[in-house]
Amino acid sequence: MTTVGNVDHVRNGFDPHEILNDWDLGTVTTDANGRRVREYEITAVDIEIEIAPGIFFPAWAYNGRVPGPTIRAVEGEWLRIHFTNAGSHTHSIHFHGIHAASMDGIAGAGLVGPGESFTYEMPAEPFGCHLYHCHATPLKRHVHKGLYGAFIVDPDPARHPEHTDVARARLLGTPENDTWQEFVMVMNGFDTNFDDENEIYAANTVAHEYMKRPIQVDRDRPIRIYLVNITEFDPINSFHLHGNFFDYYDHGTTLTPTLRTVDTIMQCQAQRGILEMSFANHEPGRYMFHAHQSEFAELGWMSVFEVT
Ligand SMILES: [Cu+2]
Repeated sequence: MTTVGNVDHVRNGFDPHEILNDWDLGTVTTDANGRRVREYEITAVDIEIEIAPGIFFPAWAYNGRVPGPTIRAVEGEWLRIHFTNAGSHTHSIHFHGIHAASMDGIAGAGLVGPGESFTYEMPAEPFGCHLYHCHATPLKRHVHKGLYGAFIVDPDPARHPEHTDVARARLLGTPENDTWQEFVMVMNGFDTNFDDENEIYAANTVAHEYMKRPIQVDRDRPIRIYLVNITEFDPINSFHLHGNFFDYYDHGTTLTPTLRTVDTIMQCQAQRGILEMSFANHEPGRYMFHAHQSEFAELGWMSVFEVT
């Protein structure tokens, strides 16, 4: 089952295919102590988005897109996130990472009223696949409206002498990393009638988008997926791959897999991890992946890789 018609990505201002790997690397400078500083600009706005053909959702969004920009940094850098609230409600950015209490994005620590700004500062620690989201109350409404995004911290190979090769393969910009096909997928859902249940599910917001337009992959290059679950109202979400098995790195905070040779992984809300797989020994063709809650799959969270 899929949807009839197509979402207008131009009107939305974002395309789920571009969200797969349009990393926001911020602006890098070096401070007086020689420390690398990475700065980002994030603005919260009220925006209506089309999440399935003809189904519009009154979202709150970071930088006008759901999920928000995929922030990507390197372990040990200093992060400075300049947040402006151009929306109609109080919002914040709460980062799942290591930071001071004053940078938490909760009341008294970076909650930002409409028209106001705040700068969150923190180290890029630990390396892994993380999440950021608004932490204003009521929390479930602020989260499910669309104020969330992925936050990736690449390991610094110099800090991991025992796994330098793996760390270099994760570090964006290295020749080792270039051999990989990397995708970020944020599993989300939308309550379109405000009954505290989701009517639409997806990875990266638009129902069935990767069914209609398969994700093109080269079978000779391994695939790495940064998977984040921010689905509100349902206790868990999952990722199941057809015809293949993958290795999983829970939270992405290890350089050796925490699960090997699995075809299904489940995540509670805010859980995330890195999946690695290869189609090198497979025949070309379409390989489906989807939530293994059948309801979620039928309501939009179903996708395919087109392996050539
Ligand atoms: Cu909010």
